[in-house]
Amino acid sequence: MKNHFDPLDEYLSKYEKFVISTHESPDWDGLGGEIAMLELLKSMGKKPIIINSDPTPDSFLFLDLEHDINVIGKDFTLPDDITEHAQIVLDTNDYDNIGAAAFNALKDRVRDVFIIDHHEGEYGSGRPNIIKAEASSVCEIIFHIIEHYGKPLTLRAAQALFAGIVFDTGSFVYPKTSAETFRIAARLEETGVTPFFIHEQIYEQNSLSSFEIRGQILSTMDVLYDGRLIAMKLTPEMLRETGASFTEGEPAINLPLTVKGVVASILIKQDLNGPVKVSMRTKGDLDVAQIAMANGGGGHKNAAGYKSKLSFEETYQQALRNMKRFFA
Ligand SMILES: [Mn+2]
Repeated sequence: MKNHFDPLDEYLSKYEKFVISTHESPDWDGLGGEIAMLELLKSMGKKPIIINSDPTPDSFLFLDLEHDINVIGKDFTLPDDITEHAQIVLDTNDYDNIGAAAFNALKDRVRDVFIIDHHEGEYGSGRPNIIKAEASSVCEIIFHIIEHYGKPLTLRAAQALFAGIVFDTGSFVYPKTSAETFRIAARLEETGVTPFFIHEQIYEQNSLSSFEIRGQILSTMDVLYDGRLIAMKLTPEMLRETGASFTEGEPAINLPLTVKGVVASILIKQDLNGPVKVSMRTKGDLDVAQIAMANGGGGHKNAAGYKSKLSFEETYQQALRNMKRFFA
């Protein structure tokens, strides 16, 4: 019977040198998977190197004290023997999604590309791959790969995998969290992982300015339609005043939906010198993807956005008019 690790067995036996990459704006699942994959390949006597397009978030760096994660354009030049490497792409099945910097530097140089992923979509089907859409995270798949090769888990790899799983499952609650996810978590804990330590690294390393910008955004809240819609603003002035980055402010869009009865949240936002943008989040059947697309943007049914050509205040008023359809 064909084992679903067969394509990987074949790939790993064909090459000696590997480039491991994850998607642009890397997250804990992609980065954790890279560290675990790096350790696995080393234990097999292979020569792996990690190359990403975008910088690693500071909070992840405790898992990379060895500086194994290389970022194109950041004190890193491709090794001379790059054309002898085969690539392994984690946490996306769309090769383009490794980011323009890595894609342009590697696409014509690496010998082959192997995809390991857990997202829906067909992009990976033309390449050798392990794609398990039912897996909670790519780290869950990589745990099974390490088991398949009978290699021991290092504490670093176990922490990296645990962090990726915690992140991608929203701390073991999102829909793809399964009994298998918990079994793997138990095994990782037995290897020496301290769950609370990982939680602290992922969720309790925010800057004071990120807390201050959140306070400022919340202070703009407009509660509409009997508390079913909350609208908020993130302005360049707030960024200047708090010193927070735009990306530290953006997650505030999710806070209103934690309030009972709120079914929609919108955030009108603008980075220093950036365009005015609209973000929309909803629950249930309220489809904001159609609003985003009608305004030149995109997204999913419950999470979508677009860039506006209007002024900040005009955009705010227009966004409120667009949401009216759900509440009239
Ligand atoms: Mn993932």
